[in-house]
Amino acid sequence: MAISIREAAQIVPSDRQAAWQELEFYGFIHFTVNTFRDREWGDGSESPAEFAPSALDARQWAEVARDAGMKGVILTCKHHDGFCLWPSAYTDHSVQSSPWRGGRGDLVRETAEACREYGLKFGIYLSPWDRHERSYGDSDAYNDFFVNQLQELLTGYGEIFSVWFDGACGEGPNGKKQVYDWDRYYETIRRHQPGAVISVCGPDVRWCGNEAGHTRTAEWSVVPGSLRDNEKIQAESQTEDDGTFASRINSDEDDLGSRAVIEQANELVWYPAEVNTSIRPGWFYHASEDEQVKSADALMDLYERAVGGNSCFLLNLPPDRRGLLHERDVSELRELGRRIRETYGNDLAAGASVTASTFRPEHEGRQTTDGDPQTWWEAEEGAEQAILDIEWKQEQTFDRIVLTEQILRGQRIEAFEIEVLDENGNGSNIHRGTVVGHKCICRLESSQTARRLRVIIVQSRLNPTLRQVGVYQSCR
Ligand code: FUL
Repeated sequence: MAISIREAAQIVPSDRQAAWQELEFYGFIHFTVNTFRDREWGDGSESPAEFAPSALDARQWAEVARDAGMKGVILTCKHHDGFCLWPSAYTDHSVQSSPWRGGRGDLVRETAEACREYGLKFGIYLSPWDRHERSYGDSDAYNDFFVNQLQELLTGYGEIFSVWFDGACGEGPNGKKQVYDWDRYYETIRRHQPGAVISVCGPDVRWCGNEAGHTRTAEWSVVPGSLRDNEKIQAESQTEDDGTFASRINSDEDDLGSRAVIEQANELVWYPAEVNTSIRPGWFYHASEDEQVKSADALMDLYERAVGGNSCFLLNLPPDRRGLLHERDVSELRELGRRIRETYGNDLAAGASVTASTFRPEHEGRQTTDGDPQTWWEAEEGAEQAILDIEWKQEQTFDRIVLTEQILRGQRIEAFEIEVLDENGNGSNIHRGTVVGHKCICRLESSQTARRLRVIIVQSRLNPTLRQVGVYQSCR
């Protein structure tokens, strides 16, 4: 049964997806025995004795993440090598057998507490692929083991905002391929942390399809349900060894949700994108990459493309052997945070007058500039095109325009244009765009100075909504 475009426009996020989308930008921390071996993937034979950070301070990670503008942190509690950063009762391959903090440390706890102290959400990465655990490959036994570990993390460390599942999978010591019991994993997470999204190999958040930080030009949050199933199936086929940037999931096609795709689908789901990449070439720290830390310029570009491309941005920050973020990374991240705050902290449209060509009662144009995220403009039913005129008393100079849809009403806008108007009301085009979704940052090639701005919704799937029209001048 074909699905109509109107039905597609009425698919909405779950509460947990909507809350997650608001975070926009959060960090990944990749840290384990690999850090001390200069490796990207461990093979499980590492000795816990190797895990010996000399000056580990999770509060430094959290402080830098907060200063960079992040709203949360996801920690690799266990990577493919199987070493646990918490004292799991189900294995001795953990911090408990390491010299760090005399074997009494719990890095999951330290990180969760530091996040709380700095006002950040906390998330967990738990690799299903475990190259150390003997029961791996003995499917039922390992699934019990994995669920037990998952339960320790879900019940012992307060609120978790994201459970990030990588689907890498291999054979166990018995020569058999492990069959993951995804449904049981998901059910365990829902039971203990109903507010957490399950990301990548999970039903709530979709991997963008690359690890370089690229975002599609039109990133749809409503996509065919088959894509969500594929995330699991295809992810399981990865066996590549020690690939820093192994590609896993075949969802890198450019068009996941246009009308043409929707018309072919049997089922549609709200499945929004997360863009992940590392501040360095690798996911783990390597001293040899100290000169390859991404600059604040490059990070700002990635941030604006991802967050401003209807995605959340997950940026990896790998601590070094001291257990600290390296000075290089810290200074680029602080500069990134400054730019985000200085650019997006000052909305020139705040309080500007707005006239909409069409609106529903109580959803008038001015609600796009009232600074209240709970209110929104909405065109009358049946209107799929609209014009919003924004007007100031004095001229303003700007080079960024932010549009946000009220996604609780669905993702509806398919094409829009922006013009500046002269004093006679003649418009000149300064931007053309496609999807909006949670957030679209329009980056103008050069600054514009104008007293009147026009947003033209050219095509929508249903009467369009806008929660915000923001206007900003980027800082250097
Ligand atoms: C990949 C892993 O194999 C990498 O080591 C890293 O954790 C990345 C985020 O996901 O699939």
